[in-house]
Amino acid sequence: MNNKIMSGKMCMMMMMLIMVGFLIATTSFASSNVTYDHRALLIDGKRRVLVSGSIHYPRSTPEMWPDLIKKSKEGGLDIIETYVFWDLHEPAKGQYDFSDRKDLVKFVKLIGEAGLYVHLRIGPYVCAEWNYGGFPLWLHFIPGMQFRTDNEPFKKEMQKFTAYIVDLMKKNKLYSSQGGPIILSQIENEYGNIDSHYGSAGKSYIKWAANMALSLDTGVPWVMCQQADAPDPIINTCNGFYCDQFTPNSNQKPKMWTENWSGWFTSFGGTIPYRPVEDLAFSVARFYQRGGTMQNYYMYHGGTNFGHTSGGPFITTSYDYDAPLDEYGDVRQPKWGHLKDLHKAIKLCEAVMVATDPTHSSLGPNLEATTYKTKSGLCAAFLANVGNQSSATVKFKGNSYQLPAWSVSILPDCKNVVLNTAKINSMAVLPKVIPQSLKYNLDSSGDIQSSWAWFREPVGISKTQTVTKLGLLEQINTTADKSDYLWYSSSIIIKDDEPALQNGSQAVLHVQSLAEAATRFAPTGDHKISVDIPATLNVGKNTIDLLSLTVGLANYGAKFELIGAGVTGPVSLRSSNGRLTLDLSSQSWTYQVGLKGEDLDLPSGSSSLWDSSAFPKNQPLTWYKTSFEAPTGADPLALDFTGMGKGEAWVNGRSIGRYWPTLSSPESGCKDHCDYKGAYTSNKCRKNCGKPTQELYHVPRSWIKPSDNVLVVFEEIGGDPTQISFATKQVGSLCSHVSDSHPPPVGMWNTDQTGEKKLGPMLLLECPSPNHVISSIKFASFGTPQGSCGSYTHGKCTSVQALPLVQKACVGARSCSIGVSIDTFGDPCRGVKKSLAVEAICGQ
Ligand SMILES: *[C@@H]1O[C@H](CO)[C@@H](O)[C@H](O)[C@H]1NC(C)=O
Ligand SMILES: *[C@@H]1O[C@H](CO)[C@@H](O)[C@H](O)[C@H]1NC(C)=O
Ligand SMILES: *[C@@H]1O[C@H](CO)[C@@H](O)[C@H](O)[C@H]1NC(C)=O
Ligand SMILES: *[C@@H]1O[C@H](CO)[C@@H](O)[C@H](O)[C@H]1NC(C)=O
Ligand SMILES: CC(=O)N[C@H]1CO[C@H](CO)[C@@H](O)[C@@H]1O
Repeated sequence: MNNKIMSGKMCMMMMMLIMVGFLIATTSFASSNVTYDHRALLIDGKRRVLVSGSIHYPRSTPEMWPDLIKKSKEGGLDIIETYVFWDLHEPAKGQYDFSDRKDLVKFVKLIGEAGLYVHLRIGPYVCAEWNYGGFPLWLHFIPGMQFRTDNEPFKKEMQKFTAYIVDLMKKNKLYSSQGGPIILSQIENEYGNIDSHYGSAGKSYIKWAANMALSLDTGVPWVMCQQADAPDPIINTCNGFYCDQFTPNSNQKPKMWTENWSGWFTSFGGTIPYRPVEDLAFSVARFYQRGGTMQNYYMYHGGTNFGHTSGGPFITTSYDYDAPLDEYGDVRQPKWGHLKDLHKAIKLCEAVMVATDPTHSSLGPNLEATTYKTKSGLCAAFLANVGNQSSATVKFKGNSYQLPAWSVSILPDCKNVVLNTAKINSMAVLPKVIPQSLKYNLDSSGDIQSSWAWFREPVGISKTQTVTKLGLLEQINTTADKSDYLWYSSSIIIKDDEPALQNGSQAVLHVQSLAEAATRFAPTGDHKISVDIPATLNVGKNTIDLLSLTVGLANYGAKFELIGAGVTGPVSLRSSNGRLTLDLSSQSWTYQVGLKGEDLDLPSGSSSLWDSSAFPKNQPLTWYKTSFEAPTGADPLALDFTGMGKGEAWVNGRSIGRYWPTLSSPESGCKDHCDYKGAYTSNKCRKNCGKPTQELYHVPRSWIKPSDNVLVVFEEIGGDPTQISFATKQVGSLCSHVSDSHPPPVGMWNTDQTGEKKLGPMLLLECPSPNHVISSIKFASFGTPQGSCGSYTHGKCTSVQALPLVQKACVGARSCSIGVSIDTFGDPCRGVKKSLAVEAICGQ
């Protein structure tokens, strides 16, 4: 590693960070007493200001966990928060599974070993855009069952599972009171959003849930989020895009934020939401300014909905969430870096924040100063401009400060600004997606055609195990979600002497279903959809086969277990000449749960029934199989399903999820530039208009071997498997744009003992991989450069020295830092506010 530019000051700072980490790591081995008061959580009697982030263990692989945890710690998290997924752990009543991605104990232990805490949100209702909100399907079939209310069968199972998880944690000594990392637990989840639908039974249910949880005696506090009436001593916490105005339901409880949505989830057929980091940082800084002491990013790493875990309906396989760590586990810059700087700035205020209550004062319209000040002379301040239009200059304790609109400045000594949420010091990284064709393990003929085998899924009933009933059955009741697919099959006899029809008459089959159903579906806000299918009627027996499929079961809303899925009816047939109309809804129907290919275990690739003759393209209901070599390198890997329609794919027998690249997002609703100023909502910042919602599907590296990997695809509507390709993700450009009014990078200003001669603004670049150095500078301009990463342009004012100086400082080094001032570059335009923009490339 060539690191010639790193200054002595920076080294000192890094050493300090390592020491802090070490201290936390050692304390986590001894048992700690976690309590709370009105200001904060207390760990061994000491109030703490804590930063937390959500990572859901089954949305990545155990091989990815250590790196995700390491990057969380480097990003400044103290706590990792996860839900517990009941459906994974108890797939059949009384049978438990904690293997592989379900290894909760291992996940919690790894977090503890890294020196971080855990918030275990047991739920066991989790929402989470997860299939059925995390409930196992068998729950639905218990007689008298009603979810999430004062219902004996439900309470019995909820208590049994919650106790099972608490016991498992206790057996492994994972609670803080036992020396483990778990400092908080959650019971229920956002019930306050929907409790009005349950009347008084909802109220008594929450009391019961609170008492049940407390009786489990974990030794650490419990929280309920979005539950204004959470009974004492359970802490009610806030979820939302902003929680600065939240107050808990007792002046004995601390102000805590359990879900701060770092972005938003994506649905098939929708555009892709994102949240500008300036706004996210603003919301977090405001929360700590207004007395908050623990907040959690939902999500810090979103990950992937493998298999059938996505909820919905129609939640995409990617659960990227625009989180600080992207779907593949890479840092998303500048989001990750800016939040890391923010966490450092907040931690510089921790000592005084926990010692006292905040005092707020107005500095003018939309301008608020908050001071934390102790008698012993400690002082920290937050200055906020909550206006969404213009920046302001404020006077505070005799000094004057410039506050951009919708921003907070943090002053750990009530004097020097170490960070303003709208001024990003962190570099941005443009990812580069590199297409790679699928490398087949070709047989001797070397022919792509012969490298694919296929199997035609029969239309209609093909299994011996079927159910025949009068009338249309609800799908979830019928399949128990054992498969996405349900065949509805029936027939009508047209008699020879039917006066209304001739042999070969045209007709229309009208099918009414719930939104999740039917092969010609389109997600709409409306739950009911209907389709009209042209049909030809022949004299004699006419068979009607309908394939209904689910794309993730509902996970949210009051009584979501009653929503249902499938063909609800009416199903009717009308001849084109209008002389015959038949309602088929209540006649006899035969049902087949699942596909023949699923029964034959085709996803494993091992069946002997594969056909290796020339395969058909663009045919519905077709299985395909090939074997391939792993793309070289260790970069994150995805399959690009462009060319395919809709279906599911398995790599070496493991489902990488449902794919649906043919469904595009609406043409409108996206903006080139999303202004971070002003209140964020999930629809405010959208991208990817008019393009397929999801083309790339994550394949964890640990799931593949160097060669002889098996890819199996089930295509529902028709596609060409030879078009399937790989994509790897690499670092494209590093960019940074820092103005001469930016505060210096956090932690650098106070390295000077006198506290007076502080450093100025600085631009920092670093190649993410330790094996890389900055190989070239694509752009550098000091003056008034414009544009964004990848498309910077020189302004009217620009220093000719910028490029050679930046090249000299950076090329050949993994990281570099450059002072953003006329001292470095000379002054190309007196009296004008200047900035430095750089785009750099990393290489070997
Ligand atoms: C835990 O701390 C609280 C107050 O901070 C104290 O009242 C309690 O006795 C402590 N419990 C243990 C087991 O040390
Ligand atoms: C009806 O038409 C079909 C298809 O053209 C044909 O196969 C069948 O034999 C015809 N049946 C009668 C009774 O004419
Ligand atoms: C499933 O079946 C039960 C019992 O027949 C019925 O009460 C319930 O409404 C059905 N569920 C749905 C979603 O239709
Ligand atoms: C911007 O501020 C104005 C005035 O306070 C307010 O009415 C408006 O809703 C704000 N817009 C956003 C997007 O927050
Ligand atoms: C009320 C609400 O919209 N809650 C959502 C908050 O965000 C989480 C994570 O995306 C969802 O699970 C909740 O449904």
